[in-house]
Formats: sequence, C-alpha cells, structure tokens
Amino acid sequence: MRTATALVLTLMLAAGAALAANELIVTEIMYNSSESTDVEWFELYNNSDVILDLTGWYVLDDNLTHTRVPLSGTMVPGAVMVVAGTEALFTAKYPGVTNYFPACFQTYGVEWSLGNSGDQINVFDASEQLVCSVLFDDGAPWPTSPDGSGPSLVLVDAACPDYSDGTCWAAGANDGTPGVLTQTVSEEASTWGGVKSLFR
Ligand SMILES: [Ca+2]
Ligand SMILES: [Ca+2]
Repeated sequence: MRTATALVLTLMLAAGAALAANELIVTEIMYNSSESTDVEWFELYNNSDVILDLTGWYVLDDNLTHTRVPLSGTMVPGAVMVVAGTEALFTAKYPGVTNYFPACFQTYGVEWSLGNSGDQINVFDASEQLVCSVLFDDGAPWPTSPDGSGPSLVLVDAACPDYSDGTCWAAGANDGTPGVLTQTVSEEASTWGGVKSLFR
C-alpha cells in the first residue's frame, strides 16, 4: 500500500514537472481581424501552479532577429494576459479590457506583426529558454474563418502535445475574447472552475 502510494506520488511529481515546459501558453490569437487595419493580439495563460514572475521574459514572432517584446509583472495560476499589437487600436476596439501588457509588438521601434498567411508566436523566459511556441496557419487543418472574417483562433486542448497542430485550435467568437478564457465553441466553460478543469 505504501509502495503504491509512493508510486502514485512519483507519477504525480513527474506529471507536474512535465507541465513546466508549458507553464505559460498561448490560448487565443487574432492575427487577421475584420478591420482593414488588423487589430492584432494574442492571449497568454498561466497554465502552471505557481506565480510566474515575468521579469526578463519576452515574445517574438517567427523572425528571431526582430525586436523582443518584453513581458512584465507577475501572473498567478490561471491568470490571463493579452499581448496587443497597437495599444491605441486595441483599447479603441476593446475598451473594457485592461489586462494587457504595456509593451506592444507594433509599437514604433518594434514593428512586427502577425502574418495573415501564417506566422509564429514564441514565448521565452528570462533564461532565453523557449517556453511556448505556436506556428499557426490560415489553411487546413487550421480553421480558416479567423483569416479576416472576424473570429479569433482559440486553443481547445491545453494538453495538446504540439501547439502548432491546427487540430488543437478552433474558430472562436467574432472579435474574440481577449483577456478572458471563454474558450471554444464546443467546450465553453461557464465558470472559472470549469475553465480550470478544462485546462488541466
Ligand atoms: Ca495580421
Ligand atoms: Ca479569450
């Protein structure tokens, strides 16, 4: 009995350790909004059981020579934050959303964007280790309506072994839900607890 308990604990610890590679994940992407000038953003979720200190963390698109966009502050387990392209465009379209990082990837001097024919989002920690990467596309098996028709891309399987697998993503709500985890059309969780269980 004790041996069995120890084995279970060992397995739980192993599973917990494996999560560390995906402690901060991308849960929603708006790469081609319905406006003529894209209002781009993506959403990050603390998928770990610890408070993440994001000092020194940064994001990049597919071109790793582009300017690093710093993350900042801390995120408690289950917290959601948005990385916006252009603050003025983002706040004009989503005036109620305040949980976004101060640094934006289309700010003057940074100026990279999320390509409408596919692109990559990379999240690095303070040790310059890649903690999450999504290589998205606008063609099958990726949902195609997020390519300018209004919906966002939403992650429907947080345990997906490869976030660059389009089958782990679905078309979200029209204009998306930046900063709020109301993921997916089919598995929408109505409560925070539901969201947590969906993502664990
Ligand atoms: Ca775009
Ligand atoms: Ca959302």
